[in-house]
Amino acid sequence: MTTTIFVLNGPNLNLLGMREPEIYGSDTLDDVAARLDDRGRELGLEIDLRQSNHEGHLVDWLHEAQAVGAKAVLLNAGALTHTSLALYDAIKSIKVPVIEVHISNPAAREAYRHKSYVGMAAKGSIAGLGTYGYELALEAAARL
Ligand code: CA2
Repeated sequence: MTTTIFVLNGPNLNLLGMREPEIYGSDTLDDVAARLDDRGRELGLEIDLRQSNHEGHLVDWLHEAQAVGAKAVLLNAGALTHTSLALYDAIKSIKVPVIEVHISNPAAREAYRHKSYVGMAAKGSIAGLGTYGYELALEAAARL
């Protein structure tokens, strides 16, 4: 096992901080990456943060996390959370623990956001605490 934490982000999260700040806040994904890098350094962990708008990239990166022996994956799959059996299968197929992260609280939003395929396969979930949730997930991952 390495000390690398994969932080995988799905569709539209490249727009973080630029649209819908009333729901997702004003931090960009680069801001999140910088904070995770800082905290990761303190914890002795290397952060590998990626974003893609394509489901298959996320599946490939979950497999890669297993292949390189990542310590954990923090996964905000965006809307794919609620639709992707492929992500469910990929999470189930690896031994690396996956922590589901959401900036908003999907359970308090539209009914179509209440089902989470990622959550059904993940070790745990953090939601509704803004981008701070990524740091909370990193703290949890450090203790796994
Ligand atoms: O709250 C979250 O982190 C979500 O994963 C965000 C997804 C949404 O579909 C999930 O239900 C909950 C949406 C990601 C879209 O990202 C944007 C960010 C800023 C502006 C526009 C879209």
